[in-house]
Amino acid sequence: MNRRNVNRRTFNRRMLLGGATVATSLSLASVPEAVSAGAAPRTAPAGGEVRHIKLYAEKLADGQMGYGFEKGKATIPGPLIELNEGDTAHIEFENTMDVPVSLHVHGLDYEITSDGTKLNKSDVEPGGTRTYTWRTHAPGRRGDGTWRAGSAGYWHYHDHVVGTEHGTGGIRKGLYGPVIVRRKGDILPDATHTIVFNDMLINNKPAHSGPDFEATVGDRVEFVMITHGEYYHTFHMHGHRWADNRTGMLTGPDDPSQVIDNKIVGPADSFGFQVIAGEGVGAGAWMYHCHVQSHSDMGMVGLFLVKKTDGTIPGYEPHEHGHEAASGAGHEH
Ligand SMILES: [Cu+2]
Repeated sequence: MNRRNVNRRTFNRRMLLGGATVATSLSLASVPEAVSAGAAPRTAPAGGEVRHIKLYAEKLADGQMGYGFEKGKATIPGPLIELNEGDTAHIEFENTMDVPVSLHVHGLDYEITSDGTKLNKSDVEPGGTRTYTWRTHAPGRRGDGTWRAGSAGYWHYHDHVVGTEHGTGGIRKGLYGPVIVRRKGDILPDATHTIVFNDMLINNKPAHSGPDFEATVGDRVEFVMITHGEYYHTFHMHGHRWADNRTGMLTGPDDPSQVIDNKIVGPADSFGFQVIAGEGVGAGAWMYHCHVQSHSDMGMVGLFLVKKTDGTIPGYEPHEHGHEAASGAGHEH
């Protein structure tokens, strides 16, 4: 069945029936209005693929450092690495800098040779290359009957070598990036954006200068939120909420996850969630910021710029706040 041909009424009915694929043409009379309607979202496939990824560590023009998929195109944060449970990633990592650097990942399965630390000599000398292998797995029951968690989650990678043997200098300069491992059936977003609180900066940008992220009302937008550095923060987003669980979404009316719009975060924490841009609240320049008051006053603030379908944002004067829309950290699907 072509889902484009499913009209709104039928679609709502299907959603209320728990996504049953049999379309009906029942009247709306006895059916409560669904929260929102639209084409059924795409979902993640089963994993099991072997991926080969090339990744570079580079010095940026301003003295910061970044990871990138292509030479000369490093970004802060580094590029999103997205896998499905069961996938294996072989990451051929090249160090174009004049100091040793590494790639250390959270949450995934790797042997000690892919740890990315000096301790076991899994870092990369200047000009050198090393292949790091990350594996992922679906959840399942162990031989002893206990339950083993799957790899799915919002994770991240970072340097563990520059400056100190914990990569303190590398992380401070921008050597970090997001990893998403999806479970079969997870809902896929229209776009993914990464927000990293690193010391008192967001994505290593100067204070009070974003980054800002653009969307149109109704877009399914995913945020990956990572924290690094010396401080604890609270991540808050205006006008939008999420569930405090693996996906950031409720699975149904009985899902006990707490719905929040503010979350305390500390160094190396990561989480993620999806929102429908402007759902129930409309277009606007919606702030996100650290809610430690002195931190927000010092500039730990950015904007979720939700446009109307005509492209306008009510009440927003782009130049008034000195913000520039930045899409460097964005990942459009
Ligand atoms: Cu803070």
